[in-house]
Amino acid sequence: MAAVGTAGSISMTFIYYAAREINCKIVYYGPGLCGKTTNLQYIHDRTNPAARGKMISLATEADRTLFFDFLPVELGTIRGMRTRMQIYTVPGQVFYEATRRMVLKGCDAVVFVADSQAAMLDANFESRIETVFSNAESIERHIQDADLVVGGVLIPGAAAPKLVSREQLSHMRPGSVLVDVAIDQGGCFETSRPTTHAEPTYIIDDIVHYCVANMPGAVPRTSTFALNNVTLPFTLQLADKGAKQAMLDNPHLLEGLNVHRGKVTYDDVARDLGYDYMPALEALEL
Ligand SMILES: Nc1nc2c(ncn2[C@@H]2O[C@H](COP(=O)(O)OP(=O)(O)O)[C@@H](O)[C@H]2O)c(=O)[nH]1
Ligand SMILES: [Mg+2]
Repeated sequence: MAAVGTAGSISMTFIYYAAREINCKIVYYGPGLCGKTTNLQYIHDRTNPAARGKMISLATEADRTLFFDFLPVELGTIRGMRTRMQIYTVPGQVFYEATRRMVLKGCDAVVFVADSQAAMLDANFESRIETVFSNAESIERHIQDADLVVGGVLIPGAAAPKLVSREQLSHMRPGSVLVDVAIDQGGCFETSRPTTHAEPTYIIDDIVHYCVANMPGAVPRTSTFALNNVTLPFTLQLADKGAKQAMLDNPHLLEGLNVHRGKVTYDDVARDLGYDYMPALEALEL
């Protein structure tokens, strides 16, 4: 039987032409107790029982993953090939390093599960990433030896503050890159100006600037699905109930109201543009 790896000799994406099968290996990775097993459990619970195999968890009595979890899932037949995902988790505790490496071997994709609790920030990256406080002094220090600076800062209703000045570009390494994710809010570097995917970069003082105003537009299909997954339920509420009732029933929609019958119902916007602010609930009664 021929086994063909799709990404070099260690890949686990085995394509068995004779048996018309494709197997790929996906590993959920992250620190202990970040939710890896819970993710697999969720996939297991949401998958058609006919399409999934048995979920195997090698757990201790304390309900921690000792070695790994394993869940095979059938994706059905793609171009005549029976396609399966073998999903694993790695044990989170660092002292299972050897097991982690075994499980990761030859995987086709890693899903990184981060623990969003502030106290776990460093554990997520096993101290390979150092977090620092965001202030003028540390920005000044860290841009000097950075290869890539990604600026993302949002002040609701206001223009982004300029965190790196033109003068500071001369302290940076020639050829290093500034990416301005806040460009749609005016940009957070003094030298930023909006660019497009057709011509995404420009150079000032030997520093490459990337300031595409619509970055998700690089993956339009994926970003459209992602956005719709989140926004469609709100759109359906507006369509089913009409705008006013939908907002009265759903505080998140109400918070999104900016202007109604000539009144500005978003205080940051009102303050920024010099209009009187009227609470949304009051404006809806006009
Ligand atoms: N609050 C909260 N708890 C979670 C979440 N995901 C998992 N947990 C809980 O965190 C604990 C550890 O989850 P588990 O999946 O065993 O972590 P693992 O060590 O990465 O496999 C369990 O008690 C879960 O119920 C989450 O998204 N939010
Ligand atoms: Mg686990």
